[in-house]
Amino acid sequence: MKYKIVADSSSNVYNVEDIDFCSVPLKVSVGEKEYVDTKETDAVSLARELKTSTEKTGTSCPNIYDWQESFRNAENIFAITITSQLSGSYTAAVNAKKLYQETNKNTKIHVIDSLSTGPEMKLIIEKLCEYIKDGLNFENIIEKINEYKKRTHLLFCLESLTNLAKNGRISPAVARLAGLLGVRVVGKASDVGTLEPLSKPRGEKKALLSLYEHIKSSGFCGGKIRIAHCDNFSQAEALKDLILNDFPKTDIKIEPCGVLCSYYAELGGILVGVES
Ligand code: X90
Repeated sequence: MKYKIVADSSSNVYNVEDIDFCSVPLKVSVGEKEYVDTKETDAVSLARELKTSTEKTGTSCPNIYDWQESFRNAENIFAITITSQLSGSYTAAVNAKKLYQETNKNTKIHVIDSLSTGPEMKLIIEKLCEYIKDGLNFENIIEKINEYKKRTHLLFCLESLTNLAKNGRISPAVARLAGLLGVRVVGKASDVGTLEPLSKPRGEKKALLSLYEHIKSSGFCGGKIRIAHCDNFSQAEALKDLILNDFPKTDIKIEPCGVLCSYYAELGGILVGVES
């Protein structure tokens, strides 16, 4: 069977080896300018510029047309999106599927609402690749990926929630948690796909320990870990060391956040995809 995986760019995955893959970009706007979330756009420079920018900023998700274009030249498609609770990406993908199948009756498309973003989406994409390489059929993969998703989690540590609040993705009460200098917010993607704060540690060291505690309480005991960071490689490495100290065989990869994740996670932000 011929398979294709498509994911919106909030996954921070822009290409995949050996499997037909397409990243469907979200966009960040700053005043009149628009930044498309592709591998070529410098996400960290943009995040730095935004810290001091006085322009109105925002984001937009792929539209029905963008998703339909990503379906071209494929027979069996898995499309994976950022949580439907915080973005219109999932709804657009579902509508694109309906329209596309009107004229492409034999194309199978399964849209997955990750109820999460970033490195948890990456874990799901990697697992889809495994199933495809193992030669499983389409229906079987759907069944197995639904089971797998129950064992993946997203934890994060953010230094600022300003952009999440400004764009109405969290309540003002939650936004105030990170109002004080040096206070970070450790949280998770909840079971229903919303941002759930868990603690507000003060200082980098405490934040790291709190993040690791919550990774363990999510059920982690040596499964895969994927870390995405916005200009904070040192904290990502420190987390990796903490984990390897307790679970020396853990498969851990660190990657930079792309444009969309950098916009919301902001400078210093760390996102962690966890397998339990
Ligand atoms: O449609 C759009 O314009 C995109 C909106 C995306 C809003 C949320 C992005 C979150 C990025 C920040 C920390 C993790 C939060 C996870 C909650 C499920 C990453």
